[in-house]
Amino acid sequence: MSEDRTFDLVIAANRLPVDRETHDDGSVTWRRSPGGLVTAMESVMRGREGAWIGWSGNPGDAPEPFHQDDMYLHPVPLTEREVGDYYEGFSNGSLWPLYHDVIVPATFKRRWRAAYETVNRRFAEAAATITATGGTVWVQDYQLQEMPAMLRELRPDVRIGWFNHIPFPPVELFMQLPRREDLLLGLLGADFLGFQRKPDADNFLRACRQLLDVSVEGDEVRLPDGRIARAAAVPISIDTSALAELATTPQVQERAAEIRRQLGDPEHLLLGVDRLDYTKGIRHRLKAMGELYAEGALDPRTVKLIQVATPSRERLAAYQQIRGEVERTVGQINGDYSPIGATAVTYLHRSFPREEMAAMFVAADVMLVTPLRDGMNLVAKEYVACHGDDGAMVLSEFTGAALELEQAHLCNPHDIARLKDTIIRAIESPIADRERRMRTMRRQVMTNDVQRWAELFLAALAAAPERPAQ
Ligand code: ADQ
Repeated sequence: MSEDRTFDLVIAANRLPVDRETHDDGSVTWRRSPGGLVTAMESVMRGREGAWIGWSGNPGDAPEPFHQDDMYLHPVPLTEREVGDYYEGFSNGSLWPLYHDVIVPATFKRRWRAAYETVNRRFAEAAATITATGGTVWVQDYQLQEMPAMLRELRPDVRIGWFNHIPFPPVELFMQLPRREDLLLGLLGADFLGFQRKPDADNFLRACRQLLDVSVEGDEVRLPDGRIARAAAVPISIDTSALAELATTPQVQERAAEIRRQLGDPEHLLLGVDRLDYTKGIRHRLKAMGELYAEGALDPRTVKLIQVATPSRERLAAYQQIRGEVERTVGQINGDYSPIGATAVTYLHRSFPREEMAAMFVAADVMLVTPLRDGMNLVAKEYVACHGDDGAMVLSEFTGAALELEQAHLCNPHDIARLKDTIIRAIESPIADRERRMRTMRRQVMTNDVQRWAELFLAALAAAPERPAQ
């Protein structure tokens, strides 16, 4: 593979930040996919020569590299079988459950692992070809944990960073992974490793100390060849001011009022927004709500819940199962308690434009964020950015967001009795209390936005193994 252009800053992520659209006349265009990562990169790439390496989302031959929104996009091909083995298999059947406290059992197959290695090498080779001498490569997430060391071997001149969007598990769980040392050594090819929370970085450092022949001091790992890699927390965030601005537009405000009218102007509107994933605690949330309706603690005529559950990883059995359970439970709650013409739970299994999401956040009196484990959870931050001072949020202790949004009503979603109490407490909290909590949380999210996250990460990467001057 020869490339005539090279770039100072290269992002490598499983997916390119665009989705392919095929039109009626057969022509193909690319639409920017929504998401904080793309927004964050826009701000750090401004004024730099930036490129992005990733899969296009369609199996088979990769399209030629192209420019979009001032970024050079370099597609990496995946065969149909690699999508099954590397992406659905090892990434989402082995690593995802293992890194999320084995809420469902992790499955290990040697074939999946081999494909993961092959694909990681392909990404490393692509990055090696398009990165300028002395340039920076920022690798994203759990699908590319072997890429840093592979890239270092090809291009020792390049500065390599890796950021983990999901939790890093305690060593007792991580140890279950076959050939676990190879994964750690793959990561240690990076100069700087960023995690959502300090406990995640600590878990990684502990795994290195326990499973590898390296010395770990503070947040630094010294490899046998003398090289040092640093691991620390750099919590991700959202494009706060853009979202807050969107939420105050007359269109979004009017749409929020309309949503409430459509639901019969409830006294209390509760909202859940999640990818339909077993880690998100949707079943626990519904269980609590069902019991509160059953006991008469909440009146289904005046207290409504909207649950958005975005379709996700639909070919995997565990995801088909959680979808079935969630849909059955919603059906049961509505069958048992909904008045005619105004269901207690409005269930939405599809994607929405940003404006509609913002309108839902503006409309909801209480946000329910109850994952069993979540790296960060951006939805919690989005609600804080969008909703006025009169909002309230129930937030699981098992999210990265809980470490930053301490004024939320924190809960353990496994403890259904307490979860119910917490939901009631949030609903009944007096306005002065709500205002105090929401203001503090908004300050947090305004100060620590996604642009700042990207800047902090890149500063830490540039300075590694030293700490950057703050
Ligand atoms: P996710 O598990 O996908 O991300 P989350 O952080 O909540 O979880 O991000 C989901 C995003 O999708 C939010 O921006 C949300 O608004 C949006 N979204 C959800 N449903 C939608 C719908 N129906 N239509 C349109 N948009 C929708 C992973 C990790 C998280 C970590 C992020 C970022 O699992 O822990 O916070 O990466 O690092």
